Amino acid sequence: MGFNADVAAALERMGETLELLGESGFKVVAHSRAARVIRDYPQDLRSIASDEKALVGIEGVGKGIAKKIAEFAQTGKIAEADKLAAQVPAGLFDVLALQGLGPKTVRAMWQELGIESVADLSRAIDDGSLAGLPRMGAKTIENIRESIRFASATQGRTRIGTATAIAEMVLERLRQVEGVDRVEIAGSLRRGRETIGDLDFLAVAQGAAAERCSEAFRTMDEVERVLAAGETKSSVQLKIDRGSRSGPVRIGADLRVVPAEVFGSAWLYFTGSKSHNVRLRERAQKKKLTLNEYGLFPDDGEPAPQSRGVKPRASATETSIYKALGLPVLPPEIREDRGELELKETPALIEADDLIADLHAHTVASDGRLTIDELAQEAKSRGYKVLAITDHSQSQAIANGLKPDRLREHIGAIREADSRIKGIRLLAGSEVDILAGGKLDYEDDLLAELDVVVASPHLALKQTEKHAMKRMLRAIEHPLVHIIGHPTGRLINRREGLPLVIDEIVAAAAEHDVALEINANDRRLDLRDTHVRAAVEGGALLSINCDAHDAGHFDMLPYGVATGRRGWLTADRCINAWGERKLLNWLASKR
Ligand code: DGT
Ligand code: CA
Ligand code: CA
Ligand code: ZN
Repeated sequence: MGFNADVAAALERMGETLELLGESGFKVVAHSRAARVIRDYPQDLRSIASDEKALVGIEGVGKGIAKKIAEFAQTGKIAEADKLAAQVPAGLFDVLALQGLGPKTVRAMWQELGIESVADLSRAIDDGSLAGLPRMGAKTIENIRESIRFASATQGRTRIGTATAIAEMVLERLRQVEGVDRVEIAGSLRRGRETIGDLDFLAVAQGAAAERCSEAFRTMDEVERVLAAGETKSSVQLKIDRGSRSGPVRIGADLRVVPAEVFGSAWLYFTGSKSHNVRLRERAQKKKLTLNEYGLFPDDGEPAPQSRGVKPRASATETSIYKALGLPVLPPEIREDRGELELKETPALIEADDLIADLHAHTVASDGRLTIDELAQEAKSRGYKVLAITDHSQSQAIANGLKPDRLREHIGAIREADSRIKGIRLLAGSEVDILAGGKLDYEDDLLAELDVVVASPHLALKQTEKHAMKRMLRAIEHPLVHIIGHPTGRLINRREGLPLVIDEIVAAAAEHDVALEINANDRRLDLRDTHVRAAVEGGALLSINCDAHDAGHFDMLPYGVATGRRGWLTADRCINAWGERKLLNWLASKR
């Protein structure tokens, strides 16, 4: 997020609108080009937004764009863009947001077939009229159909990174309310799910302070609609107008305000999952107890013990409730009714502080933003002891992948930097493409020169299960490969990725001593939680990496760790959490 991202999104949207309206050429290109430059611009443009000369000095920014940046800084919007957008049916932007559809095609659908929404588009596919458009072959139509199906299946769920940023903003506000003792996140976000339906907050306050807290929640600038407004229970719809190319983010948020003495039972209840709560209630019943959001009570056969003055056995803390149920305290990430109630003690799940190494990162040599030195300093400042630099391989032309000669030079530069920079060990690696047939994108003699080989699928992600399995197994069996990067290639809410039989992948990885990556980027989180669980159970190693293309990407580590925890991952099975010596020995064992 931030000003640059906001302006870039607005300009990008304007360029798309122009294209939908039939403009082409310079004006369209100017907007999308400026958007790209501004999104990546290292300095916050807000500080120079009124300085037209300075703005025009930026490559790709002309006078017209500079004026729009100034306007956006002042008013938070671009009037001309809004005027143009009003000429386009609102539903057309949803069509444009579908994976694989660009403005030109969407314009043709609108102009030729009167398509104004995703529903219209579905009908046009079903009645065959879409096939009448130029360049609309059966394959293209099938892809569009799949994009629609995918968009509707994931509708309304927000990626964890976006949800976290919004939740932190809300937390900060509520924590400032006078008389509010505590505010915490509950629900799926606390459990670290990859996508979030709505945000759940729990506050501790009483009387006037409780009302102030609820009032503060309902009157935040971002509240678009209030759905429920009680003294201790509120529900709102938020609209956050920043950061995303696909327009504002809308997400629901619930707030409960409770007195301190029932905080534990309320937090347990509102953290969920629902099915975990069901299991806990069953467990309570077996012990002649009854559990609800107000506490764990002796079961006297009557409902609502809390309103009849029955004293709870436990209610102030989650720990006291788990204890009274004869259970170990269960971390929120595993409260999913996936066997956690069978545990005899609290599992020692992986934590962010356990990780000493990041083994997948990109520099300016391919599509990263930082130089080797900058990346090394950034990783060091975040406490890493080992960093593998793994730029893209030659087939990744769009990502400026390295031809063998450039890679050899790059290896030299990394080794030189390693000898110069103290306090962090730099490893020379590559994120080498797993080509469609399973062959790697460099010859073995070159791969053997690298300290770390991360092999990843990037292209041909719509393979059949049979082809995908053959491809990935071949990469896992390759003796020079250490890590399989983002093994399915899925993108959350956008692309399903390769259809893998995870148990077979896991078995092969365990056999060949290859680690499977949990890519921490919240667009990927690949492997996903259930796959991690399969890997842990199947005895495979895992590797949590940020896949940093920029300094800020290291901030995504918590999402990767949460995904690991949701898969019951412990530090001993995660190579990034091993001691430096053990990790380096393991890497060297494949050379
Ligand atoms: P989400 O929002 O779809 O990502 O998933 P959650 O788990 O945050 O679900 P949500 O927001 O509907 O409910 C929050 C928690 O409240 C849920 O995890 C468990 C608790 N809860 C327990 N029983 C019920 C129930 O019957 N209805 C609702 N709405 N919540 C319940
Ligand atoms: Ca929720
Ligand atoms: Ca909720
Ligand atoms: Zn990468």
